[in-house]
Amino acid sequence: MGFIDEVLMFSQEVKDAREQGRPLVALESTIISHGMPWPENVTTALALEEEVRRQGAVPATIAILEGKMRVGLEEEEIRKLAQSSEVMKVSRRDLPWVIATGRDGATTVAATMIVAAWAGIPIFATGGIGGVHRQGADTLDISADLEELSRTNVAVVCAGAKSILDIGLTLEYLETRGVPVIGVGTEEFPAFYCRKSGFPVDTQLSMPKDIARLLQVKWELGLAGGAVIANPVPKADALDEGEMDTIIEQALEKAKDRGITGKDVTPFLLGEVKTLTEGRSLATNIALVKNNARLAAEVARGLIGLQG
Ligand code: PSU
Ligand code: MN
Repeated sequence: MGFIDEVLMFSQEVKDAREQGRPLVALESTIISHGMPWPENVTTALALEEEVRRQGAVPATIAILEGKMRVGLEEEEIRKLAQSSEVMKVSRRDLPWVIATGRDGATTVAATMIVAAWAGIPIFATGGIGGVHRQGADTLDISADLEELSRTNVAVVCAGAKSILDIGLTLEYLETRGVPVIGVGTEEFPAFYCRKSGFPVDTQLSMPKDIARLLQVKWELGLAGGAVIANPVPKADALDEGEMDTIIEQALEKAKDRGITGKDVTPFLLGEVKTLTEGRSLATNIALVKNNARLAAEVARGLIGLQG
């Protein structure tokens, strides 16, 4: 047994799905520990799993618990991640440390992709990806999520990226690193709370089976890396763009005043945005992740269909 087998553990539900060749959808845990407040983080994490099951796929929520990479969590474990303030935010560079010291960690998009790839799960649903921060060309604050998308074969369904980031630079970076960005029924990259960002996507597809086909072709060609499947928030749940711009400016200003840096930047900005919208953004956030979980399950089924 290799080292990976010693530290990679599956829930019974995921183990059965793997044996039966059923479609799986990976879900991240930073969104639970650092992206949403309690108790909505627990109810949302559980609702996402239900949404995936309802669409005929099997959910695999990923986290590090006591130094083990866990694929598929029990409800109690999700509750623990949601309530403990000691859970570390784990991206690629943090994985060795959290595993070596036997700690708990919530996985970012980057770290979730790494674990999903080891578990053989090619598709993953979340809310928003990390990206190039504003002034990123000077600060080099560029999320490890982007680098991961260029090297690990897991596609990420998201509602685009929040405009706390520089969306134009984020898309440039993805282009440079050869990451396909697919707009789901949209020509514009979505901006998380809002359906539009003003920046075009390079590919537009609407049908899950067509998205699955594109992914299959990419991987058959041996082109390493994932893809961004950018699924706009449903119209009824979208927030006003002008209002969001003002709120995000305020959040960025506060982060600057407080000298927030490194891995704390994104959680700080997410928290500020939530406070400033008085929770309304939370309802939008919940609606869009559910929408993404649904689409990811359909694409996962499409990928299985193509194998047959
Ligand atoms: N953006 C969101 N919600 C989130 C995150 C980003 O709108 O919850 C989380 C994800 O886990 C993402 C991480 O992978 O933040 C990126 O952090 P950083 O910018 O430090 O790479
Ligand atoms: Mn950063």
